[in-house]
Amino acid sequence: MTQELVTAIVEMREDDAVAVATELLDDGTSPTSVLDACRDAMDVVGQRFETGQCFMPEMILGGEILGQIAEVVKPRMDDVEDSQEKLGTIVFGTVEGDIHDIAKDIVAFMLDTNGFEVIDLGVDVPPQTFVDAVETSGADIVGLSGFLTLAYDPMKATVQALRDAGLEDVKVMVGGGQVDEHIRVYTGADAWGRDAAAAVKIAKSWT
Ligand code: B12
Repeated sequence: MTQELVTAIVEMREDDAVAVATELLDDGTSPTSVLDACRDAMDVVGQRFETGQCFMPEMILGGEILGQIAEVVKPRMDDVEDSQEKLGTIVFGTVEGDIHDIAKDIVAFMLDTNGFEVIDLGVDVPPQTFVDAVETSGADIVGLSGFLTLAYDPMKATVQALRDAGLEDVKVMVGGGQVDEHIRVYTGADAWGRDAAAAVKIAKSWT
């Protein structure tokens, strides 16, 4: 039935997609599997955009469908804990030049519900804004999200700006889109994660 979800998203059947996602969750499918299906569907949408088979309106609608599904999935995340004591503070945002925020919002939500204080700076965030937020909040961790290839240089610049400001002890993780170990090394970040669960695991390992 996850294939049904992929098909509904790819075919832009908004109501069906949300209904199928809800049904899957009600039937016991894990939130992670539902999100994986969303990722598969968005990969197809992205490839179609890349090859000229669909255009911006479809990508915008795909984003909207995904946003709605995320709202259904978030409260059902398996490992949501209602932690009283905060494990640490994380400054999080999508880097300069990039406005993709659906994934960022999911990761920020997961970190928050797993006991971290999350300062979400939004999208298109310049390096200095991350530095200022860390200095003001005393955060221990910075999370950088980015989906564009063009986001890798701002990620690198943000890590450098934190180091230049003397914030060597602040741990930085990167993620989103095609980010992998190669990009982690390029940006100088301390870790990279494939999904929201990985972000939580990494953050917990640092606190
Ligand atoms: C939806 C979408 C949009 C929407 C964004 C809506 C929104 N509010 O976010 C809109 C339509 C606005 C958009 C705009 C553009 N987009 Co766009 N978009 C996508 C699409 C189809 C899906 C992205 C998405 O949300 N995926 C769903 C998420 C939830 O899935 P996920 O990746 O599994 O999420 C997990 C991880 O990312 C991880 N994660 C995320 N951040 C972090 C951070 C940390 C620290 C960690 C540990 C983990 C982590 O956790 C998430 C949750 O589990 C992708 C294609 C794709 N395959 O990704 C293209 C894609 C990213 N877009 C692309 C492009 C080109 C653009 C535009 C430049 C198009 C244009 N010509 O204007 C603009 C960019 C504008 C800008 N300056 O940013 C390209 C990028 C190509 C490239 N290599 O640079 C892609 C790959 C499409 C393609 N194949 O061509 N886009």
